[in-house]
Amino acid sequence: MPVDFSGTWNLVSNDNFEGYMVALGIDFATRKIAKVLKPQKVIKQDGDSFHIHTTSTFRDYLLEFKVGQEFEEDNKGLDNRKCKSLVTWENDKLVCVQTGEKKNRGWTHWLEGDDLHLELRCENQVCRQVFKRA
Ligand code: YOG
Repeated sequence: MPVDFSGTWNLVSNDNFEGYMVALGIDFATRKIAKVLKPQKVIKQDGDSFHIHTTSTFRDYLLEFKVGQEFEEDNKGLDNRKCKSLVTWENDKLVCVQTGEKKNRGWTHWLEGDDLHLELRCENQVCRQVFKRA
């Protein structure tokens, strides 16, 4: 059985989100608001088809993709840069490479015990987020 990330997940820890946002060029005022948010992720997975909705009191972000199929991502409401994104499986980890203006940009999701992990990468910064089921 493949991994199933489906569910509603609440952020419980967010290590170096500030460094990640600085690397993305997010301005000070926006970072101040963003760093106190406790976003929720609603993930709907049907095999290799994903719908990941990240919601917060400030902004929402919806991403839909199929594993192995490159797509244009607009990062609207985040840093607003466009990139080409490709998500693949690396064993049970879901790995996204976001090719564009920013070097080394991407993220990885995996499950560990009852927790959902997300590593966000941009340039030389790594943000580590942990979510628990709502
Ligand atoms: O997740 O791409 O699950 O898309 C990254 C925020 C903050 C807005 C959130 C809103 C990057 C202001 C999405 C936070 C900082 C700061 C809630 C991470 C940029 C702007 C939306 C992400 C993937 C994997 C799916």
